[in-house]
Amino acid sequence: MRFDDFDMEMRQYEESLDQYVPEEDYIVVRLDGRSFTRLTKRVCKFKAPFDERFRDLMTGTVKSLMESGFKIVYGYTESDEISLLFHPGENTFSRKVRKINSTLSGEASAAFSLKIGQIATFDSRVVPLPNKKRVGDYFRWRQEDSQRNALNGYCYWTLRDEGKTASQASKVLNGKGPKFKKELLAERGIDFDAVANWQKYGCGIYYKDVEREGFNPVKNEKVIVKRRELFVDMEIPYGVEYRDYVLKFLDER
Ligand SMILES: Nc1nc2c(ncn2[C@@H]2O[C@H](COP(=O)(O)OP(=O)(O)O)[C@@H](O)[C@H]2O)c(=O)[nH]1
Ligand SMILES: [Mg+2]
Repeated sequence: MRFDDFDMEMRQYEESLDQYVPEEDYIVVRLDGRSFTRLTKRVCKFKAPFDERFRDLMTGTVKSLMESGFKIVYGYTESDEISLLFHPGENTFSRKVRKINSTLSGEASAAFSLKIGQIATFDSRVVPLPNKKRVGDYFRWRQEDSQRNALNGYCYWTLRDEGKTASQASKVLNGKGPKFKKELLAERGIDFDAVANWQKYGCGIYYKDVEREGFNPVKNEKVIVKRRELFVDMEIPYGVEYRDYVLKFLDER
């Protein structure tokens, strides 16, 4: 058999599961750390429920992903997950789902592993969204998830600190709503509404124009240069305002 025929015949199998995100859909990719409960609690012993070192590893990983060659206009991270909003015109790998997923999960795993100094991996899923409203809803959804996790985490670790076992603490909280949980904290002198915004709402990462001092060796003088740099926003707005905050990144060049 000629190689070309053989090649075409075998490619059918390789390509049989290929999918492409339609041009008119917006692309969000969500990555999630694999078995990070074990990593954060047993292997690295991060402070619970929140540790700035873990937060900085995650925001650093988002920055690496935003510089990995895809045109990503906004990144968001809460807990061990990352969401990336693609530029609407992004056409890398012809929007092929398996290429986007495998490349980004590989980049995230490699970047995070290097930063932490041991192997850690991320899964990745492409979330095609049909319109701007759904893009806004998507990010509000993850932000709500963040807030619920934070409230639950504070309650859980407060109970653990009081001497309850893991299963006793979970039993107290199972099936309980935010009102109960906020009261549980308030009774112990913790005002959940006053908790740091990055813990409740997550962190946003985007490009910002900044002015930096440079040096012109020809003229032998200091100059101010404009640069686009990735900025980590730890004070992102909440709710409806957050939707507008996210959607403005879709208007970028
Ligand atoms: N100690 C600690 N744990 C964290 C922090 N941020 C996220 N985590 C943990 O990371 C895990 C993420 O949840 P999930 O993805 O469902 O768990 P996984 O399947 O084990 O990766 C949870 O167990 C969180 O408590 C942090 O700042 N400190
Ligand atoms: Mg995880």
